[in-house]
Amino acid sequence: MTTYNLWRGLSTGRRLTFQVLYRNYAQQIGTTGTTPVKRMSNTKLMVISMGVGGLIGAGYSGYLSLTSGGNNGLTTQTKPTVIDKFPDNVKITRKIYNPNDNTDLDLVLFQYQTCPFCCKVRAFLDSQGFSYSVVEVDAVLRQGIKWSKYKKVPMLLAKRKDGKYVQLTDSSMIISALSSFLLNTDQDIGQLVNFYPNVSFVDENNKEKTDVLNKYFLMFQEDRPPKSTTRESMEDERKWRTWVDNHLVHLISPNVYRTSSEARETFEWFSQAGEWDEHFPKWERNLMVHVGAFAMWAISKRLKKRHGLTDDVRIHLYEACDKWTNEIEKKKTKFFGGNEPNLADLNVFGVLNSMEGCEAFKDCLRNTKIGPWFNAMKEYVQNRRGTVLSQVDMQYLPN
Ligand SMILES: N[C@@H](CCC(=O)N[C@@H](CS)C(=O)NCC(=O)O)C(=O)O
Repeated sequence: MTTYNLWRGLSTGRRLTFQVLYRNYAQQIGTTGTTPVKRMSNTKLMVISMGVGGLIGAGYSGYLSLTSGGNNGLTTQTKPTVIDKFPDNVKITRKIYNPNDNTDLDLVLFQYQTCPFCCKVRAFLDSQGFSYSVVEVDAVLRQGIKWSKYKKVPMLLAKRKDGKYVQLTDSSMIISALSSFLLNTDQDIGQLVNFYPNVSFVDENNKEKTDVLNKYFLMFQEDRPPKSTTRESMEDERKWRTWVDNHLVHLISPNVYRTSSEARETFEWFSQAGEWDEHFPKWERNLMVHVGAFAMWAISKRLKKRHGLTDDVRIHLYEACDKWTNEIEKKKTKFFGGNEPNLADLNVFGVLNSMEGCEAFKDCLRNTKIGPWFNAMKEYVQNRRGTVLSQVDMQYLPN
């Protein structure tokens, strides 16, 4: 199997260090194959790592090893996009305002309320008490992200210290970049995100793919490691975050759009949860419900095949819930992270939360042991979330 050992080691000097070790990139980008791996020389690795380190100025360093075999190589790496000003004609739908958030970050989340990746990001933002704005995007016409080259949600705009906005374009990257920021809030988020470049590569089927490098890794300085974590707990957290993206999330669509009537019910719930009546004209809301339900019911059949699921899709979901709760039971703690949830807890919760109003989730509550953990997570996240402000309330905010 071709392996991409991207972050090969830790620099051990007194200097500030990337405390990251990238082991499973091959798994993440779905690379298989038997082509021999070409390695870069150490000198080249140092040059690249210094280049990356230089971007942040504060002196992070690391060893970047890019390996490729045949066509299965990384082709291009680009830094996250920066835009000079907030895009015109984008309507902020609501704000989550937390007066105790003193990070001074200006964050705008472009999302679909019930997209599992967006729910993951919101669970994280809320649990950390961030203030942020939300732009609810129409899932069919996608007007709210017309200005952007990246056409998926979630997408987050974060204001840099120079007033420009940097675009964060993957749920796991958003979570890792902001978690890294929280470890040292003096950093400029604009510089920090350069540690998460976009990569385009050609996979073993000669298809061009894109991903974000280091998306499961936190960047921190040697003298400021995350509190109460060990190397093992960080590895464990990354392992389960990867499981969420590579497995759990793929069970959602086949389950919530299992039949055409279930798909319709799901979309009615999306409309309710996303307040589509309020944010979109009636025709647009109806278009989203009817076209969306039909399209997703059809697409979910393909997704089921693609992800190797049998016709009884619920079984896979139940197995995943049981696998997760068994893991926590083994730890004998309230959450996977211990007394407090960690990023793996928040990611599993976010994804399951995306289907809370669907029959599929009610079935999970009836047929698995997920309920108590899920409810504890819900309480945890809700208790830390700021106040939800509508467009009317927003005008009373301090500037
Ligand atoms: N890897 C991305 C996946 C994001 C994604 O696939 N989002 C879906 C919504 S659930 C999307 O925007 N698809 C394109 C579309 O709706 O047009 C992440 O983790 O953020």
